[in-house]
Amino acid sequence: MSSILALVTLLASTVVAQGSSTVSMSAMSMSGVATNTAPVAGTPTSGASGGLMTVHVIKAGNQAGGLVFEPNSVTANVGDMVQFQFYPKNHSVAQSNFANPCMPIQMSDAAAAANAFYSGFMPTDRMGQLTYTIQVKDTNPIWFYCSQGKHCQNGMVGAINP
Ligand SMILES: [Cu+2]
Repeated sequence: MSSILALVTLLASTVVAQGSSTVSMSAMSMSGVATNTAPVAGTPTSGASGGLMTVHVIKAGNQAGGLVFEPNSVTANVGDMVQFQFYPKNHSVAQSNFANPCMPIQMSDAAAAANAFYSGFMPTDRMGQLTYTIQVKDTNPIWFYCSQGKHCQNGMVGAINP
């Protein structure tokens, strides 16, 4: 649990930013972390644990109410973090695969169930309240979608290292 507390502490101490940033945090072992704290900052920080880590920010939705992830594709190195920042009204992010882009990956690939990520629904009325962060474990493509209503069918999909 200490790694969860470390991440929450980090997120709580930072401010809103866009794009990639480099921050320091301790190693994490879980596949994803949901928080209701402030998004990751754009300035490098240092911590007792040492080591720098890149955080890629992806917006789930946008101010215009679009059914999109922005950006919908990022290139990340092993060990990098990807933080989803949720816009109104109620989006989610779930891991899928290329063949079944609007289906939880564990439904088409039982072997993926152990590490599949899903944020759960993130109802919010303003940006900055809800985030969900995963760590990139390898260089394989990671596909994801929003499981709300028909958002995926309307194009709310994205990928890491496609
Ligand atoms: Cu959505």
